[in-house]
Amino acid sequence: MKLIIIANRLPVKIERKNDSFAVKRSEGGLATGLGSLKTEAEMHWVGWPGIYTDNEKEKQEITGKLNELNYHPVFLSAEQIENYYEGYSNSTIWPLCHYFFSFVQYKTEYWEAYRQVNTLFCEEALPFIEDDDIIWVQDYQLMLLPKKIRDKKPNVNIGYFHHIPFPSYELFRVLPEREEVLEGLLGADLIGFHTHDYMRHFISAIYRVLDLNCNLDEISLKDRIVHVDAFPMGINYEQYHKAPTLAGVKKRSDRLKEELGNQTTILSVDRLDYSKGILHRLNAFANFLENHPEYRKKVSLAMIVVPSRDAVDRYADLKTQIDQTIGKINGQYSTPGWTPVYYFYQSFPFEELIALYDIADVALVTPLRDGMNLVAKEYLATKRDKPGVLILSEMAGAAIELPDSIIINPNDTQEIENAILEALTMPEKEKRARLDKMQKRISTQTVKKWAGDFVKDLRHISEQNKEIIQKTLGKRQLTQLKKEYQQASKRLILLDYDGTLSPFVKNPEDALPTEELLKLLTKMTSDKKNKVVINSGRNRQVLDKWFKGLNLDFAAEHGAYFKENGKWHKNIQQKIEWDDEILNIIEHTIEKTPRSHMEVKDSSLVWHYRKVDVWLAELRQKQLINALIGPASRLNLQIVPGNKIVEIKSPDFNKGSEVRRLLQKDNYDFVLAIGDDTTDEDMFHALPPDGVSIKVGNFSPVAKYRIPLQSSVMPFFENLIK
Ligand code: GDG
Repeated sequence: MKLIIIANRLPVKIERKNDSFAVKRSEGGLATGLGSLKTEAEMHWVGWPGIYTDNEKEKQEITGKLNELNYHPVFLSAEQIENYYEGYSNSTIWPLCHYFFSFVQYKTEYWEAYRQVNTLFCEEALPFIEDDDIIWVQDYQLMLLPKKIRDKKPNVNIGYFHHIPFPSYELFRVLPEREEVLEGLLGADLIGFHTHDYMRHFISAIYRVLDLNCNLDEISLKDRIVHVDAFPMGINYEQYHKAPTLAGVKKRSDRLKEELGNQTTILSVDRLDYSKGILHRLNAFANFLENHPEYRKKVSLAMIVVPSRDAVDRYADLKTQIDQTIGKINGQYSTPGWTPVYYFYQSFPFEELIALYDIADVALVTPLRDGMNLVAKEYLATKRDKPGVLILSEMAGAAIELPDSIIINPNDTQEIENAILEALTMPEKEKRARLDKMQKRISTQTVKKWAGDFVKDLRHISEQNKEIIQKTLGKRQLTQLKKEYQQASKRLILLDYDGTLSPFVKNPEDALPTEELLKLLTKMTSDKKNKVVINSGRNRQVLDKWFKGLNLDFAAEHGAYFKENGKWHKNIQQKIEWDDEILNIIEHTIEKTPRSHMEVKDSSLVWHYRKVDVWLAELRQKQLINALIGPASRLNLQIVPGNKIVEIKSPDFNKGSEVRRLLQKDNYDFVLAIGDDTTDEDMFHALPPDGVSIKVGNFSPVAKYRIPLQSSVMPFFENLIK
């Protein structure tokens, strides 16, 4: 078994040296995190090596060197990088996911290149992917890849992690290729985000764009279930925490301290990017100096901007604006011996970066949007004897985990200004207390744990998906079932109706049985060896009307009533008199939820919400259940959430109690129950050990078999009884 990481870039730098190439590891967070992962799997990486060449010999040489490290290069042309990477990835998806809608650029050639490069990554990776391997695709440059791999290798375990925000549906819907992008991602078994908010936005896009069935963190596909979850990425805490004690770092920190004297240093570190809020931050710092002259000559902002994507126009423009703003601030406030903003447009070696983290009194991290932001965590981790203060944007994923920082809205320069003052005047004791709490969190939620949790969940979910595939009723299982059916002399066949024999339609009154279904049921019941029972939540009147003239038995209202030999019997003692409080709660819910309604049965009350918007329905369903808990327990009633319904009923009967009653009355040598809803699980539980339980649609750990689509139910029975 192998763990294959597929990312846009390999974690190495390739440099031309004379006539040859040198491979230098560039240990980013991801590479270190995965490197320390304890797994029996052999680790491989697939990605762009960061160098252009058309020369086949050179490609071979680079490939040979990289293969020694289990790295597999995907060579891209300059044009591909321009259209796939700088284009679709960084000029379309990136601004969209960071809520910079007006920066989004559409060009046909961008999308074409994106598709083409995703296919290329797939082709390069396929030759060494085996069925048991774990594939972990990283980030927004490769969103089509999970599906591409799944199409060719249906049995591998595929995970995807999205390192940047996932925007609200209202924004995501503007993407012309929204369907293909989402379908691409759904090739994975597990899709991870940094926060629950991104996860929620993604699920909302799935049901709105693709109209798929989502159940909290699960998306049901025909043959698999895709799980979605939040995995907040951490850092290598130990590495950062120990780093200030390294001789190389200490030397640099001492030098910096000497150069800065008594000055207080505020630090900011980002890649050049408009999402990082660099200009807002500079303006806030300028306002701070303007409004608090007492801090002039005492406080400086050390601003590191790491060159990034400067081939994209937006980035080049931003660079010019940053240069100008800093020039203006320094021009206005500098004095001999004091510079307000130290500006570094360069990338520093690790030791230098740590020395800066070490000496900085305050870290100013103010992105307008940021998937996570690791700089915030790294700064906190390096702090040892002298605590520092973190000012953190609420728009960074990290803010959820670091509430003890000073949280600000990055669009509010006044708030940043106040936060700077608060940080500079914060008592040492408070600084320490806040830091301790945050260090406790980031020292346990490390990048190693992040990677470990993701891979562990992925393996578990993949196993479950394999079980789903195994349980799916195919030819082999059908042949076996047919044999058992034919050999049996007395059969009990229990059928759910809505969602099983009849498709789940928006209007419950439209779920009338078709001619074909009535024919099938007639054929089934004409066999004297069969006892066929429709076990439904529907009331007696509807069942009688719809199946008039058929030799069927029924259980109605979830087993409250049953019909045998043409006569109805009741399991409940008497019709329930509904309490005003319960009725009022449901009526109030209906008033607030257009297109929902109540059904009053003798034995239960049902709130139906099939036609309601998914999001609203979810909210109202929770509110309704919450409101009902008190009165229901007082009146000894059970609240049963079902498929687009909430039912309030007596706990004394359910679909399972009816099955038990039937099994006690007679001996059967073939018992089959089929259903799609959670209430049908009660039937499955009540079956004898050799009973045949079939779940339609979603996965059920209880059922022996699964038929993924309702439309396959009739053909299944036609085949079984043939
Ligand atoms: C994306 C998402 C998400 C920075 N300057 C230097 C340097 N760095 C290192 C930092 C840090 C990394 O770069 C930056 O990581 P961030 O998380 O802050 O931001 P992005 O690059 O935008 O990353 C982000 C991340 O993916 C992970 O999922 O958190 O939200 O946008 O590790 O230390 N390293 C060195 N010299 C520098 O000058 N050596």
